[in-house]
Amino acid sequence: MRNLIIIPTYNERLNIDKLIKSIFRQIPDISILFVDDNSPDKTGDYIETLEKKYSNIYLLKGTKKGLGIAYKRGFAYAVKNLKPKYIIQMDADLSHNPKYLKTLIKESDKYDIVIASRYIKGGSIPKNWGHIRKLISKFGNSFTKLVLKIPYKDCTSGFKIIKVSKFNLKDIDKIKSNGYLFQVELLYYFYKKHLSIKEIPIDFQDRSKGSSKLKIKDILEYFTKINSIKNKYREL
Ligand SMILES: Nc1nc2c(ncn2[C@@H]2O[C@H](COP(=O)(O)OP(=O)(O)O)[C@@H](O)[C@H]2O)c(=O)[nH]1
Ligand SMILES: [Mg+2]
Repeated sequence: MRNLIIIPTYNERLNIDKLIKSIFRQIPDISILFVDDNSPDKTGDYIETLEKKYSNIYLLKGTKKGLGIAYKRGFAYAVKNLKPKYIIQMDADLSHNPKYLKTLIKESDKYDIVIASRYIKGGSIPKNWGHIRKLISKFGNSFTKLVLKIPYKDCTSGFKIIKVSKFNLKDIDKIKSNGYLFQVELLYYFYKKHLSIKEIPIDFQDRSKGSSKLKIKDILEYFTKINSIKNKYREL
């Protein structure tokens, strides 16, 4: 398969129907791997029924250990069993509008990594976000750029396409960051490997239903541990 979308889910039951419909409306034959962590709202059970109905929907079940661990499980399973040429990371809450999938895929012909970015010209964050949330997100990204000395505007984006042949599963397995930091560490690893990375603008939407799973703890972890990422990849 060329493209596989990996979507981590935790209590996203109310978003799944709209999400799948919207993805398949854009690209009817694209494959999707959901990585659910035994969501109390039974998201996993529901996806299991979809897995039976659609040959291009896959489900990986596990226990909740955070976003990074869920993604690592998804990457490992995908590379070993589904063997896609490209992996697309995407959230389940419709913040990442599936209308951008085609552009991401098209650009991946030219670049190893293509990031759907809120902070380059033409991109945006929701107008109704409170001041604090805007500030944390913007400051977090500027801070990351400064500390890691990387040229990307949206380092925490969870919507991107990755050329599978360009990374090593063993290296991905060594990523210990969780939450927002997982996205940053993944990007920094790609940067250190000198992959070609492009950002395309997106209007990031507020989550459709349910609530954010990433908590204050993840934000604090982000600011305290970012420096350790720099040290870890010094040798690469
Ligand atoms: N499997 C799994 N998915 C998670 C976990 N934490 C968050 N997610 C999913 O990761 C995506 C991003 O999380 P979200 O709560 O939207 O974070 P926010 O957009 O930063 O508020 C969503 O699809 C969540 O359901 C987790 O621990 N395990
Ligand atoms: Mg979200």
